[in-house]
Amino acid sequence: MEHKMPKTWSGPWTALTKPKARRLLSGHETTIQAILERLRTARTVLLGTHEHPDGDAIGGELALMHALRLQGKQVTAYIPDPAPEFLSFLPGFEELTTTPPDPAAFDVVVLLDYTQLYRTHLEAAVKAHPNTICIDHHYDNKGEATINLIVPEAAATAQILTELFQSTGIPITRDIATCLLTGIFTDTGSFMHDSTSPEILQLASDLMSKGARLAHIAHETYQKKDLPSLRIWGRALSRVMVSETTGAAVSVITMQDLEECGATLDDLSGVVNLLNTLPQSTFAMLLAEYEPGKIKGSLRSEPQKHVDVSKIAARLGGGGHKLASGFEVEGHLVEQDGVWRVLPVKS
Ligand SMILES: [Mn+2]
Repeated sequence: MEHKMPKTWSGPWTALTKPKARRLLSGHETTIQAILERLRTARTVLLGTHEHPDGDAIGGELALMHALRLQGKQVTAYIPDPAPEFLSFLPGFEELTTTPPDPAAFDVVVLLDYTQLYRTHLEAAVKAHPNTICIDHHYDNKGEATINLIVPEAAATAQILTELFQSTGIPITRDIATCLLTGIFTDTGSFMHDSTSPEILQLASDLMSKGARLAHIAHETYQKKDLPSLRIWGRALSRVMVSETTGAAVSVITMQDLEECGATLDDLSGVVNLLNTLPQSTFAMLLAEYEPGKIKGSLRSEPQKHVDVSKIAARLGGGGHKLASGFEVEGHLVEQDGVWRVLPVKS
């Protein structure tokens, strides 16, 4: 299929007078206008997102990077931690930088999908910056930017961006469509989570018609597992237990596991979703000690289980969504007499 797309686009960043149906963003018109106006007048833009960036964080950042560049903007796409290798098929991936930028050197800073400011690793500089924009679908984002577009009904930040682009006439090139569909696909758990609505499938269809290849995205993000990945999944699955007190399906991964399997934290992406398939469990939790004394916790549940895992995550200093959340705690994962415990880090 031939896709004739412009290399540059000089249309204004203003909403069309007759926007297409955009139920998701209705009620946010004033905010959208403010965002578009702020971006229109910017020459340099810094993009940021959350630590341990996922498909939605990176897909969203790269989509916005491509769209802003079509407008002739100078864009830096910063990520606080290295991007997972499985996203390396995304156009523009090699331009992501982990070098901490100086936000003050940019006209505008746009932060995506990050929930809490500290997770961007830009907190102080962003608070001091006069022109910051937040675009997020986490309901517990406090909206500390100058302009905040927070849409908890969206299944992904990439969904908000897709509707924003569609409603304003920003051209969606094949590259942009690929980045957006990857964000939507990964944040909906391959269109299997409860957040998969008819509207989002319609958006996915629109993005496919712009040239995004769903089968390719699915292959790159889920169906490609190398040996370290398969081995670490095996460890996590072999240790699954159901807590007698909470009914949670829990598994743990230690640093030693990661080293012995030659795996990284990114290779564990998706394990917690599989733990969550256990019918008699109330929710699923995966704990992984990925650096000495640093434990990443991932939580999942399902609507019929009636457990809001974002509340559990919040109690542990994290956050997220009702059915998918995460947190980070200090401690060591140690097995004692057949029971796994989190032991305090000795200072
Ligand atoms: Mn997201």
